This record gives sequence, C-alpha cells and structure tokens, in this order.
Amino acid sequence: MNNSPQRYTITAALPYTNGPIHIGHLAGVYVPADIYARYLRMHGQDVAFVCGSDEHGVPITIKAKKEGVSPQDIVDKYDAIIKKSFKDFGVSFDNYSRTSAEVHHDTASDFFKSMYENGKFIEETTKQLYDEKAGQFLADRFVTGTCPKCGNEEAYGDQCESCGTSLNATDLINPKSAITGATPTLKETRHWFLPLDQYEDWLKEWILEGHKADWKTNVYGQVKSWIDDGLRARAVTRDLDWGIPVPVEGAEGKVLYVWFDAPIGYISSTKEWAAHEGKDWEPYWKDENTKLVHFIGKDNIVFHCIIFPTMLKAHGDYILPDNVPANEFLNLEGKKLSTSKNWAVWLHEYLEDFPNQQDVLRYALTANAPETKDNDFTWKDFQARNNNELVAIFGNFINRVVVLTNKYYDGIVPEPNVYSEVDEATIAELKAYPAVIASSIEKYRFREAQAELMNLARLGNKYLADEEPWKLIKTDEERVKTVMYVALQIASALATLSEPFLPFTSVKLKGILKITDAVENQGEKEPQWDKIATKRSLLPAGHQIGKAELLFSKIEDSEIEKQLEKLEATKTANAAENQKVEPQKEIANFDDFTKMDLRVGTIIEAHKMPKTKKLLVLKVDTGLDKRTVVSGIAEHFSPEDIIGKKVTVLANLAPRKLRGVESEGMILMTENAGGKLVFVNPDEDGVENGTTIN
Ligand code: B3M
Ligand code: ZN
Repeated sequence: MNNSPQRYTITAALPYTNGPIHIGHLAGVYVPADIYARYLRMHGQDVAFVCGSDEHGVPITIKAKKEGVSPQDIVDKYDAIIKKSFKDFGVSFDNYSRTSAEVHHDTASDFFKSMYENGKFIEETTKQLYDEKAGQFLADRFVTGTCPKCGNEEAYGDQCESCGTSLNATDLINPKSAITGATPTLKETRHWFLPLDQYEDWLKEWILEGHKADWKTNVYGQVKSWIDDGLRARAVTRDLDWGIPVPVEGAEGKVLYVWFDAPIGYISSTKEWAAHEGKDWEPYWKDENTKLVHFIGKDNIVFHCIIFPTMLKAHGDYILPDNVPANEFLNLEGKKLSTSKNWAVWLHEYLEDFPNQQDVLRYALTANAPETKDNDFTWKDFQARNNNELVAIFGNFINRVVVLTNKYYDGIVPEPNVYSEVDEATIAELKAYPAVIASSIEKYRFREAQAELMNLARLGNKYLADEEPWKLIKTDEERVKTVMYVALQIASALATLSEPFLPFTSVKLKGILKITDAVENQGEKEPQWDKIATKRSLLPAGHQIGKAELLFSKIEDSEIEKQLEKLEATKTANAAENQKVEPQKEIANFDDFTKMDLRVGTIIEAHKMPKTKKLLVLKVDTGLDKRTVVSGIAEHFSPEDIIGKKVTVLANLAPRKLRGVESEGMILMTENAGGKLVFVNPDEDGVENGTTIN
C-alpha cells in the first residue's frame, strides 16, 4: 500500500433493517465515517463512501413473525426510515443500497459461485441444532445459550455480542430455541464451510505482523486473541428461507449466511454507484492504489478483520482493508443501549424534539465518542456541550464578528493596516490548524480533531476579547480594521474546517459570510482544506458578508428534563414488562426432576475471572465437597459481598470449562423487577450445607 492512495473506498456497517437507528449507531459508526469521507473530499481525494441496508438474517424474520407480516414488509419499512435518518443527519454516502436489491443478489451469488468453483469451501454434512416443535434448524439468533468463551448466557448461535466471539450454534452451552423455548435436538444437514484455519498463517502475517502498528489496540487485541485461540471452519450457508439462495446444485432450501452476503454488500453498493456515475467500480475494490477502510462497531470486528478478508483473499483479485477503526459501545445514561428494551435515543424522535439541531447531536456524540473504550451519553453533557461550547464559544465568536463588521463597515471586509505582533501570532496559529486537525482525522481520532476545531473558535474568541474592538473603535479606527480583518479570516477558516464535523453549521456560516465556491477557491483548484494555511486572505478586503444569524441556541433545563422523563417512563415500562411471568416450560416428568441434585451450599471464596466482565470464580462448600463454580454474576455482585452467602446449588450439572476454568455445578439465581440478579437461597438459619432441596 503506497502512502498516497489514488482513491479511497470507505464503507460503513450495513444497518440491520429490523428497527430504526439510534445515537449508538451514529456515534459508533456513521459520524466517524462521515467525518473521514468529508475530510478526504475536501482534500481533493477520489472517494467512494458506500453503505446500504442489511436485509437478510434471522433478526428480520423474527421481527416479521412477531408483527405477522413478511420479511420484505419489515425491510421495506425500516430501509426507508433508516435512509431518511442518514439523510437528515447529513451522513454523506455516495451510495446507500440494500441487500435485497438484485445487484446484490447477483454480486453475492457470483462471489460464492466463484469460490465454490475454485474449491475454496469445505462441503460437509454435520449435526446442527434442530427445534422439533418448530420443525426447523436453529441458527444464529434462532438459538441462544451460554458462550463457552465468556459465560454470557444470552449468546447467539453465530456470535456472542458480549465478547464478540464468532460461534457455531453447537458451541453454545444449554442452548434454547428462540422460537419455542425448547431444548434443541441435533439433526444432520449439509453446509459449505469457509476453512478459516487454512488461512491462519496468512492472517497472522497480514494482521499480527502487518498491522500491529496502525490498527487500533482495541481492534488488534480482539483479532489477536481469536487467532491465538485457533481459527475453525465456519459454515457460510444456512437452512433458512429468507436470504440469498445458495447458487449451487442440491442446495435447495439453503441460503447464504447473512454475514457472508452482507460484507459483499459494500461491493454491490459500489457497483450500483459506479454504474450511476458512469465509472468503473473495479479499481475501488481491486486496485492496490485504493485505500479500503471499514467503519464498524466492535461487535463486527471478527467479520471485518477475519472472515470478510479471508473471503476476499480466497476469491482472489480483491484488495484488503487498510484499516478497520472499530469503535467501542456507547451507553445511554449509564445503561447499555437496547433496541428491544427501547432504551435509546432514536434519530427520528430526536429531530422532533430538537428540530434542525443535527449538528448539536453530531458534536456531542463526537466529543464523547467511544473510540477506545465504552462511553456514556448523558442529556446533561449534551446540554453542556451545546451551551458551553457551541453557543458560548463558536456561536458567540461568529456573532460578534458578523455584528461588528455590519455595524462598522456595512458588512464589507475592511482593508487591514500593519499587523501587530499579536496579529502575526494569531494568524500563524490559525494557519497551523488545518494540519493539526488533519493529522488527528488521518489517525481516526475524531474526538481529538473536533476538540482542535473548537480550539480554533477559542482562538478567535480570545483574540476579540483581548483586542476589544468595541472599545478601540472610539480611539483608533485604523487599528479596528486590522482586528476585524483578522477575526474574519478566523471565521472563514471555521466555515471550512467545521464541514466534516458540523456540515449544517458550515453551510449556514458560509451563507452568512457569503463564501461561495468562487470566493473559497479564488479560482485555484487547490483543495479547500489546504488553502487556509497557504492563502494570505480567505476573505479578501472588500468582500461583502451577510447579516448576523444565530448558529446555535441555548438548550434549557426543561428540554433536558423532558428527555430524562421519557427515559424514566421507558424504565417503568420495562420493569412492568420484566414482571410479566414467562410462559411455563413444557411439562417435565417426575423422573426428570429427581435427576436434579439441588443442595444448600455456602460461598467460601470468590474472585473475578480475569479479562471478563461477567464471570466470578466461586469456591462453594456444598456439604459434599468444596468445589469451583463459575457464575455470570460479576456485573451484579462484587466478590467480597457474597462470601459466606448461603446459596442453592445444582450439584450434579455436568462440569464444563469456562475460560479454561472447570466449573462444577450452577448457583440458582433469579432477577428483580429492576433486572438485578438475586440469589435463590434458603434464608432460614440452621439449614446446613449439603441439605438436599426437594
Ligand atoms: N448488519 C450490523 C450489526 O451487527 C450488521 C453489519 C453488517 S456490515 C456488512 O448490527
Ligand atoms: Zn462471549
């Protein structure tokens, strides 16, 4: 990969069309990707910024079943809502496609067929999980169970969202059908497998050697741990009826695994765009002088760093991603964002409450972006970012410059006199900002880049506050001309440099300053971004600016209170939902019950399982022995609080290894209305360890 690419292909994760998008999607994927694409275009680069709706996969069929409509109805509904949200928030895709489109079905089928014909798959009949009651195989989100790697009890058949590990459904411990709740049986079925293990050495060399220095540590670390754990072949076809039919003989009733077809959606979206633009799509995916960058959330790392690159490599003649700057997760008021629990700020609802304030949300999300660790969005911080930074610094500076230029010079940029030392220093600092901001953007540090943009506004604010033209005007009119001229150059630079971060504000500010392309480029073809540092004047003397308009408005406490009340109402609704009694399971006969050996026990030791968030390693005195039990309660209890606690233990549960620790048995838990785990235990004193519970 040479240092100065000829073109860029930028992809943003294809959102599932089983619901609207929320602030977590924007913060994690789409605003960072948009900042990067806008910046590159302003740098005169050839950019293909592509995305589209991810319309196959089990979540969509589950939603369709729940709503009693077809999967196509679901994807049509949410594709439209999501597309509008992206447009409303200025996410500047060159193309937004959808995987139910014919161009994608053709592209993904051809891609699979080419690999198949070149013998890149392993064809195998294996036993897969099957729901006798529902009469169907259970893959992906049709089955949940305990993750063998981290103990998360809500892992899916293809992936654990807690530790990100990609799974085969048969890896799950205590699998349960998401359709009927039944315990699955095993049934034979034929599938095609991508032999990831055969690419392990290549992945080690390409990533662990080749990208050690330039991939983010959170991404590199996850990829390294999967490769070190050893890669296994992954099925890339499914026994499902919603998806892209497997294009080979004897594959009736089977479709491509959604995570096989979806990344190919980036390629089909590029094809669709190129056809529309009268361009050739191939250089964007096959030319070594193209820089390919995938913007995703951390739960998609394995698919974008291991599985999709292996597909591209196996297919041959495709380039590989130069970087995958995955973000961590954004929480909302201290809790995980959740579509199913409606614990979210939905973009379409935000705009109802904060009309035309897209940039305020983009700014607040970027300022708190989860770039290296999970982070939290709070409405208080949102209000503070707007009132203390956008209004008080950026907006205040612009307003002063425009009001005074109109007041003193009828809006005409004055001819400056000789620069003072302060003027020279201020202009020198101004000219350094394009490179400072560019350097952070090129390292995918968008929080840092945006903070530097706000520092430029601070520079302008401080310069005016120190020079006080509104006082000087009474005694030294010539000096004020220079001061206002310098302040207008800073205002003009803000109009340009804010575009990637605050696209709507940038357009508005260019309107106020009457900066048209002609003025901005002053005839030169030099990229907008660079001329701030090279041009003597951004706004030449004699240029006519417009009247003052407020760029931002203060957000009152009452508006924040309203949002917090909305969330409180959601919490109450969820608690009521949690109280709903789960339907009784299928009848168990007495023999089944007598097989279970439930004992009273006491926790005598407890400590956290290293490198996991959910697991505690307990030593339990069961009366029979003192044994190790691994329990997924670390997010609810600290070890020191539960030593000495009496518990109910399922003593004869088959032992299993969790993160290398042998766990013998299970501690019985339940949860209260607020979702907090509670021990099921005999609270009567005098019940000795080892007492059986019948
Ligand atoms: N549809 C997004 C998710 O996992 C997933 C991304 C596909 S990108 C090819 O939420
Ligand atoms: Zn896990």
